[in-house]
Amino acid sequence: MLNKILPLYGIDPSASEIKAFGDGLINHTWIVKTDTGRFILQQVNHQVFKKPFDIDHNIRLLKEYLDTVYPDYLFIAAEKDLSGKSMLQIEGAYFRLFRFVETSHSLNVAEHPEQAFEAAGQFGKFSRLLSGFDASQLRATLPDFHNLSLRYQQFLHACDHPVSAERKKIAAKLISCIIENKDIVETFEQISTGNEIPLRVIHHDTKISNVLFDAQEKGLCVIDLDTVMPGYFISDVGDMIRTYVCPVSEEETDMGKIEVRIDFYHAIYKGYTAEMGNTLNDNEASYFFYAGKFLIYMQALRFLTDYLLDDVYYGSRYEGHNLNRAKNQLVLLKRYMEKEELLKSQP
Ligand code: GN1
Ligand code: MG
Repeated sequence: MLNKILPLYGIDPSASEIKAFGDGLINHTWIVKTDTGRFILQQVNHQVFKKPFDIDHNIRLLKEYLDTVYPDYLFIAAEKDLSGKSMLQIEGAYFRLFRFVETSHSLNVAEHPEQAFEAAGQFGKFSRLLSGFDASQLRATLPDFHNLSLRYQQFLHACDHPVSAERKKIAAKLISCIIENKDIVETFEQISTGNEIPLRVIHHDTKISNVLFDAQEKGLCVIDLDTVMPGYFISDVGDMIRTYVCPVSEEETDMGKIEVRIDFYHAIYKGYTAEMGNTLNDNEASYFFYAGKFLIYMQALRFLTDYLLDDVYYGSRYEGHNLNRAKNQLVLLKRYMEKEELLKSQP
């Protein structure tokens, strides 16, 4: 298949080196090395993104806006093929190609608070530059993606209809833990039904590998724009907290390694507010700590739901994989909530 796609961009596959790239759970990604430089080729998972052309639509609108209002901003849109298309549909599959930013590198984990600061600055800058753009023009590429109320209903449904009674039994402790922390869902309901905080242009996948850094480790830009759509700032800040404050990822099974690094939290706070501080309203600012609870909890709930439903969404490389991921996230949630006072105090 890749041999059919690359020529559409004028790339000769026989003269290129193609390797799998990154550790995303949803899309397939390859790096393509050619005589004229490197490219990232990506196949969009259309089981998840039901309307891949909506992604294309959003990115075109954002590019038009940013190229006009902030022409110096580095915005990585997909390349056009020889016929001018930036999303290709071929034999029922969807592809796009990006130019690799040669002077950049990415990180899989935040090792120093400065990296968290830079990444948070990049995501803050993205939403700030787009604060004058009418977010309602964007299509919801994943409707209800971070709608925690709906996710909670889906979780309850999975508890009532698990793939097997055995899985439900194995998950019993984690299920109780999700239910015990239901106040996190109630706060989300209050936020979303009370219009307490505005809908903005939100990235919705702010892990550190979605930021490109230069050789001096300064943030250059954000990538992986499939989930850019209207949302709340708690989604972006929350996923940064979830993935930067802990020294190990959601894949870690040694729960003793899960901890909350206060200096990384403060770095996220400083980096994000350096860009978005004047844009966020007071209500939003008061939900900064909550953002971490919201995202960590939602991720635990999503992994656990998937375990109960036979791993159909995230897949699983070993028995109990999604159960472990959920457990990992619930340990992280506990550690995070234990440190509330310290995190909220100024550094
Ligand atoms: C998925 O595929 P990836 O790694 O970019 C998921 C995120 C989760 C993440 C957990 C579309 O992102 O919401 O936070 O896995 N994306 C989608 O690793 O579901
Ligand atoms: Mg992603």
